[in-house]
Amino acid sequence: MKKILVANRGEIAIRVMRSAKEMGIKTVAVYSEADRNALHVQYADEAVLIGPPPSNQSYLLGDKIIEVCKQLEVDAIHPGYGFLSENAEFAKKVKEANIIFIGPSPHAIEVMGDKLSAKAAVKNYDIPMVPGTDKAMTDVEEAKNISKKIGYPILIKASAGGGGKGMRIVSKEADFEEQMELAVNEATSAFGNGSVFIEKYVESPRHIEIQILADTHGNIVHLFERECSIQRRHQKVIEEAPSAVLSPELREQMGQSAINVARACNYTGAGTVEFLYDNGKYYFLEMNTRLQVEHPVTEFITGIDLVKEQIKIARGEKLSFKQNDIEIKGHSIELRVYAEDPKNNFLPDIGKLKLYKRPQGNGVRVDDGYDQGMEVPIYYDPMIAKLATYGQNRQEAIARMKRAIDEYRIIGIETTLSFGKFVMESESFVSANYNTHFVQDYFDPEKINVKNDSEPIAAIIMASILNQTNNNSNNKNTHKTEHNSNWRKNRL
Ligand code: MV4
Repeated sequence: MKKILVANRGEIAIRVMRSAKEMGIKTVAVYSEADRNALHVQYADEAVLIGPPPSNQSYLLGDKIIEVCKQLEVDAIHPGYGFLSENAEFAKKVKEANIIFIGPSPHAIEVMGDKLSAKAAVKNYDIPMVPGTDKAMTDVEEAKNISKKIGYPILIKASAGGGGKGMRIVSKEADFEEQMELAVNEATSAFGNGSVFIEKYVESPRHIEIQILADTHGNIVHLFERECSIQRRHQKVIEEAPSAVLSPELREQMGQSAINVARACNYTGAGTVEFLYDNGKYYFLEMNTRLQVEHPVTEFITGIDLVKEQIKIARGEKLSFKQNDIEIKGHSIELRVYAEDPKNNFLPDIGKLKLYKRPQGNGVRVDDGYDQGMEVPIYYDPMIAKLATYGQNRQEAIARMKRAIDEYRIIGIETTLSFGKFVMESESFVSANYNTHFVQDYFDPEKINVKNDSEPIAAIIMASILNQTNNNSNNKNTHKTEHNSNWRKNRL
């Protein structure tokens, strides 16, 4: 493998190229017109413009990307996350073009891409699952009967859904029919597939996922868990590894379950098995057949470079370690720095990074795709950076995260840095007593303190930038901070 094309943008494109470079592999970037000056384009050995800004005219054009590979004699494609990463059809076309897809087989992507087929695949592997149905519900009366047996509240989920899309909580039988209709319609319009199924609703779970690696010789290992319970609108904001609530025994059990899920679909490459955890019990939810955003926390606690392992597996190599060789050392926390205003219901913010200065020092890792002076395009995910810290223990990882947030300087765009600080200082997080409802239960936008602008050094730099650009029409202060009065009520 001499040359890899990264079919992605931003921080993850750079992240992948870094490992390729360390392995002596050349890199090719693709980019849209919005990303002409992007860092991933500068980082790559070669870069090819593939289309206008909207993803469906650029980063989602599988055929065009495969054409670029042929022209530049690319050996393999790394899809990153999002975009084409979990598109079985694309993985298949790549293979047919004699290019290596750095990821699982089209079969594994397809099986795990549908919740019901995933459940069917793991059926004989003794994986704990939430009580529920294992086939699509079409008859309302039958569905009602089943729900009664399971016991309300129940959850209607779209089989083709994921990340919380197409889910409906039903708390009593009287609401069932209406909610089922809505769920089917939603699933049909969002996924072109109206299949829905029913599960007992676990009211206050923690979201714990297991990282696995599987080679093409039948070896599968797990790299322990990540706890990802701190999220808003089904988007994770803070992740940590290990989870503070798992006993060594449960960790081992969940690890084995995750390995079995991987085995059930003949998985190869890096993948993540998602579980709900509630009161000492865990339940399989779904498998993500890609490298995940939050993989750095696993890299910190295991010392394993997940992208290198992906590449080695794709080259057909055997895993160079056994389960017993892998150990958890220390603790790691990741904060996703989104261009969003936590004081304003996490509303996406746009604009220019007038001042952008990364934190540094021991135990700090920043994965980003931006530099000072750049605009955050409106076309893609608003994540600017991932800030990850490492410590010998959880307390040190938290202290480092607070210190790193304070060192981080971003002026021009509102970000989730201040939210991160709030979480690191909250009693609930510090005592590790939190679940997926953290934001609803504990977050108070009034308690966010931003010190940024009032700081002398920042103010001086800011003044000089404003002088240069003569662009001080900061109309942000005129935005009213309006909170949705329903924001505490909606539990999902
Ligand atoms: C659930 C659940 C409670 N009970 N299933 C949300 C995303 C999708 N992966 C599955 N999700 C959930 N499934 C049952 N039977 C609660 C959630 C859930 C959730 C899961 C993980 C992380 C954050 C979440 C936030 C709200 C709900």
